[in-house]
Amino acid sequence: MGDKEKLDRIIEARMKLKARFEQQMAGTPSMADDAPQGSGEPNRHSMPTLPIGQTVTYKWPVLDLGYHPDISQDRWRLVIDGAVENPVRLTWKEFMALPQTKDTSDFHCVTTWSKLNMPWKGVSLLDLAALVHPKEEATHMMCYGYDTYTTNLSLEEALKPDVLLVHTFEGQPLPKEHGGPCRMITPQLYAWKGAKWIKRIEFITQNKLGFWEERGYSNTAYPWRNDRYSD
Ligand SMILES: Nc1nc2c(c(=O)[nH]1)N[C@H]1C(S)=C(S)[C@@H](COP(=O)(O)O)O[C@H]1N2
Ligand SMILES: [Mo]
Repeated sequence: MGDKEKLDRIIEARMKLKARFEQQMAGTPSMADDAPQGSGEPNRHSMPTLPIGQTVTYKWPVLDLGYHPDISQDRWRLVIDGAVENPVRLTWKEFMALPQTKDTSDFHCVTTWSKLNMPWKGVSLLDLAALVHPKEEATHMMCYGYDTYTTNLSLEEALKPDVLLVHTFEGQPLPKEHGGPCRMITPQLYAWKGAKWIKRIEFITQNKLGFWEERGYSNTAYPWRNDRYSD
């Protein structure tokens, strides 16, 4: 298949996925809540800029399990498998040949700091999903980091256009301590939903709990509902 044909296929599959998840996505709290909790001007999805209980930071704290795996671009692989028609194992070069998305978004950590307007570049989860074709019965995904971290997400959250696998921040390669060479970001959920040093995305047909979710953090992680812990 030629590059043009590959790209056309991704674009067509992207449109179909968008249509398939449109309604569910529009009904998610960060798009649909009529009394979102927080302060400041409405952001681009009409939520208050600063979610309830958060404080703006200008630094970028590092939060993880304390172990920063050393993954060069050469050794990095991304497996996308599970309930998909076309599982893949991408090299860095193959990943970088996919459509690239630039976006500036906010980062809300459950430990109450928010960092606003972070300029990213990467590949959207939606485009990765368009590459592998999630089966009809796929409802969630589990993301795995090279440090053994896991976190789960519903597909209506994961396929929002601002959910990216990023490799570049402020025009520079993503620093290792923040998940370089590649991590996921989830601007409309607390940041623990974005796996640093991402190595695998498994599409699953029923929800499962990731590392923090098993330890009492919320399954859903909605910043504008102060949805930090499971009950
Ligand atoms: N692989 C991996 N990803 C992870 C974590 C982790 O421990 N391991 N911590 C999560 C948490 S709790 C947060 S708040 C963010 C922090 O990202 P940062 O260190 O770049 O600020 O990464 C998330 N992704
Ligand atoms: Mo966190």
